[in-house]
Amino acid sequence: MDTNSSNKFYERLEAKGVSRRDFLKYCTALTATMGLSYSFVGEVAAKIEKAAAMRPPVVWLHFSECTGCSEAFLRTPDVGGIILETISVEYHETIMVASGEQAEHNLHHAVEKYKGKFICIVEGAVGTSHKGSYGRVSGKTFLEIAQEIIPKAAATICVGTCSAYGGISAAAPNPGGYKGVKDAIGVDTINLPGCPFNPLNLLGTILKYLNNEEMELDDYGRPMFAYGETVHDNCPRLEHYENDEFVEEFGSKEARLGYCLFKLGCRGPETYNNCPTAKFNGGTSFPIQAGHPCIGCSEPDFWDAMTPFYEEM
Ligand code: FSX
Ligand code: F3S
Repeated sequence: MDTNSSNKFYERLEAKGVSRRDFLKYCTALTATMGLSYSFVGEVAAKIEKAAAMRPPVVWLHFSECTGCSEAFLRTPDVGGIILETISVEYHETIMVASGEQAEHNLHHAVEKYKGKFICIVEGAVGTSHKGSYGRVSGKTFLEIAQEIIPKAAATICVGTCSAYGGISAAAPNPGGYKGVKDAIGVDTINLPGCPFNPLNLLGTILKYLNNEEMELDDYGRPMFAYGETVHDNCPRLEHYENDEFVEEFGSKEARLGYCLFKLGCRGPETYNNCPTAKFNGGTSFPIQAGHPCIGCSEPDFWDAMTPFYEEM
């Protein structure tokens, strides 16, 4: 990026309320999230600037979900603002101004104009039973929309457990036959599960993608840089677990002492995600830090496999 474009990038961020200092703070958080040492902060900042010069077109689809993932993204204005500087959102039902026929037109115009070039970000599960008729937008089923739009993308990123694996819509008995995108329409996806997902992981994924960096995925399509270790591996309460110091009741003395939440049903030992390092709300906290056990929300079928919550596994 030349100096002029670089300055414009920072000016646009400032206009969004993100100072250079804030920007570097998030670069530092992202560097840690990507498993790099502090010495890489400058490199990560340069990659974001480079991405901001490319701004690939993005079509963001909503299917069956609670929009918590868009909320997680938009209510972390700094990270969300940086992401919005690195991509060009052509369609996003929650944040775009257009509605009705105009919105439909925007979607199809963007998909044809950027065919084979756009990134499709998907939020929400796809209903497959009864010809997918459990969910529709503009008269088309989620299944029809997914089959029509997603194969035209250069890459598909599933944000949240719903689009990755079905999430709450796929919980038993699942009358709508809800599935994650890959299982519903048979395309390869990069999955960023979590209920909600962490926007910092989307930024890391976009940077790796735009810089043509190899992105190692686990068996469930999750990037190893973010999902390579369990929550338990990096939990700030790990020492208490190892010392057999457990909370047995919310509000107890042990809870105040920050003991391990395993006996309150913590699923951190079997849940792959970087919550303890990436955290949420601009690095403020994450459930275990706030005194709540991990519920395993980034694992496939977690509503069935991880319940009943609050009971020791
Ligand atoms: Fe699902 Fe996200 Fe949970 Fe909600 O879109 S992962 S229900 S936080 O919103 O998809
Ligand atoms: Fe591990 Fe959960 Fe305890 S992640 S250290 S079992 S609070």
